[in-house]
Amino acid sequence: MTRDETIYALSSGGLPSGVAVVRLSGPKARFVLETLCGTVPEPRHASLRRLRDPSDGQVLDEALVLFFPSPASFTGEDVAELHLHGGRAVVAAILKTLEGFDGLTPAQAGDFTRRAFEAGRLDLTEIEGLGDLIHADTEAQRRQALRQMGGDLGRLYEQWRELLVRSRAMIEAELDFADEEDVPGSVAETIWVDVIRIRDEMRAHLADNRRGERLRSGLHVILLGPPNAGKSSLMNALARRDVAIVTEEAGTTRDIIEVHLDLGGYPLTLIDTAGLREDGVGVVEREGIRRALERAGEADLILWLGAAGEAREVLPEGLGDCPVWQVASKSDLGSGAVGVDEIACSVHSPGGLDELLARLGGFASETIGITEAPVLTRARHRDGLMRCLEGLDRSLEGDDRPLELRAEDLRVASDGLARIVGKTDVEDLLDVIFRDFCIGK
Ligand SMILES: Nc1nc2c(ncn2[C@@H]2O[C@H](COP(=O)(O)OP(=O)(O)O)[C@@H](O)[C@H]2O)c(=O)[nH]1
Ligand SMILES: [Mg+2]
Repeated sequence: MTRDETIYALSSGGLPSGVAVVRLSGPKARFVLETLCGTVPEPRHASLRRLRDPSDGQVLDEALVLFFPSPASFTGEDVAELHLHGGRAVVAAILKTLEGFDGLTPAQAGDFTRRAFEAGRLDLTEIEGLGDLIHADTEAQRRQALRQMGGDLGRLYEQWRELLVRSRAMIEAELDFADEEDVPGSVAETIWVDVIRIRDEMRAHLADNRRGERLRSGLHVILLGPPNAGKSSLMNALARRDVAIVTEEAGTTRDIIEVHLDLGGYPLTLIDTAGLREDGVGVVEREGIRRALERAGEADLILWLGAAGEAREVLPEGLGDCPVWQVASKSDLGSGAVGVDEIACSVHSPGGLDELLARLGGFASETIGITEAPVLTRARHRDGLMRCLEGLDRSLEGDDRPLELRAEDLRVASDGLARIVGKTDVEDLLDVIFRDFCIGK
């Protein structure tokens, strides 16, 4: 699909900056360059040009200018880039000049990428990878996003989808020729071997413990324990700054407090909570405890704290099935032995803290470390795969069902995959996916 409007936007970040990049895409990009710089630079070569205001010939800036003719550009359309001096007035003058052209309109968030999708330059998983790359905070997130943007995941789904489409075509061919004589042995029979293989591969792909999704969102590690166990102190010590208030008074922490850590490239959110206790608490603290338990139900790991040597409280039941580590806090007080399954630590001695951090790093790399096979990274992928799997399972149920129905099941299955990569009507998905993009991307 080609569009009449040419879009433009500041594609680099906040101003002022060393360089600011204004990007244009659409049928007028070439004309705009001719008008501003006199001539259009050689395709894909950076050229230094004076940009002039067409109304009075005044020089607006001296800039590096690039032109990417359709179709070999990011959006598939004619694209121009103006690498300006990154001053506010420079950029404002250029944007004002562009506003004066007919057929030019400021880009909305994600517009450039949306055009790239419509031109078939990227599939939906690649676009999501690109969005993740821009938002990646840690090294592992960057690597995962880059792989998805490179098409790893999309290719896997596309292979499966093509095989299913072909299988269905073979069944339909067989149905068409069923009345004729001398049809060689059933072709359709052989396709079920492929269907079973895809189903098994898909099941294995889904049984990934949500590692890709968890790497995207970061691991959630929650500190739980009775009041005064040292949760807030531990949080501050691990974060190396004072995020939570620490006092000797029981019930100091009421709200949920979070810090984001980068642990050897893995994103981790540490969550401090109100101490869990039953008696003598007011409305606010009770609400804090309710929130703590609610968050614990969604956590990836619970650190259950109790002061070393003191009787261990029992973790409340029904908090989901995430792992729980027993942490013996305030071990410097030396009041008693630490159990074998406990991690001893004190905010006054680095040894225990370092060990805890090392263990957390190990846990992160085990749970969300990058694997060789591509991983799904969104609930959206999981939904499409589940839909596909249902179709596959149904198509394999009982060989006595009519072939027409089994072929229809395969259609439902391949549609589930088509939705993930965007090879079917996905208009309803696009706004959600592009919502996270910035203007100029
Ligand atoms: N000696 C010692 N005191 C600690 C340690 N961690 C916390 N405390 C003290 O224990 C009290 C309660 O700590 P706090 O972090 O507020 O506990 P929370 O209620 O679980 O958040 C405070 O007086 C802290 O100074 C530790 O490792 N060693
Ligand atoms: Mg606290």
